[in-house]
Amino acid sequence: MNEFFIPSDGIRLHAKLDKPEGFTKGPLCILIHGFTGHMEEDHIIAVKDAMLESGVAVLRAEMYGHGKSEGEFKNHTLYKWVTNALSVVSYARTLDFVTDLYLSGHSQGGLLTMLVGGMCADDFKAILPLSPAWMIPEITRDGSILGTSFDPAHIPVSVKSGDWELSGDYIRVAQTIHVEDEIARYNGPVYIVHGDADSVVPYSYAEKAHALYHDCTVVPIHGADHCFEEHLDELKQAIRDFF
Ligand code: FER
Repeated sequence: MNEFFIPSDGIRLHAKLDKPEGFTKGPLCILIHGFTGHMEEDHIIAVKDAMLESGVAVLRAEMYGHGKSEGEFKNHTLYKWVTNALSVVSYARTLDFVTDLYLSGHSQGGLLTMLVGGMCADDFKAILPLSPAWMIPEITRDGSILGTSFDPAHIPVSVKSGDWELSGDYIRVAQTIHVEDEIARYNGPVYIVHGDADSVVPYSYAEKAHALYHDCTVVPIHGADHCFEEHLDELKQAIRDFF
């Protein structure tokens, strides 16, 4: 394991690169956490381990305002995350041991995977959105965010819920994003893993994505919640099955 920082638009992104045993040259998957998440969460570690067991090197990176990366959580936006992810993809392109490049992310990181998949379609052999929260732009246009309601035409200075606070700019940015455009731009294989008991991102969004992508497989994990708690073995198996 190799720990370092990747520069991105004036900040430093915390990253870790893990390679399978005896690995000299081969595939690499970039792996991104979700909203309020980080690279050491159980489900991220499970996915990373399943990839390593499949002979795939893994580059985990933390986005603006998350984990040990710079930036204030409150001020993160999907534009900042897209900019960060593009920096990570650029970094991965410079690694001469990489044969094929993959992109994967959980929840908000899954949305990011779908956006950057469309933006950098030529770079990826496949993309793997995990419980992708790709309804965020749509629900912010409708005036809701993580169970909190607001007037979508008059965005509040900030929204608070439980132990986090988010600037209104998060909403302003999310409202401009049209995920369907990026879905349409990605013709490569898409492999979605989603728990059918997910109460944060309804499983129906996996089915909706399946219908829109050209080449999409959805693996439902029966009874699994948003972070695959108690179902990490099935999540790992789904990842190994793909590779
Ligand atoms: C939301 C629903 C889901 C939201 C974020 C998420 C910020 C993301 C969850 C995750 O990444 O785990 O309304 O608003």
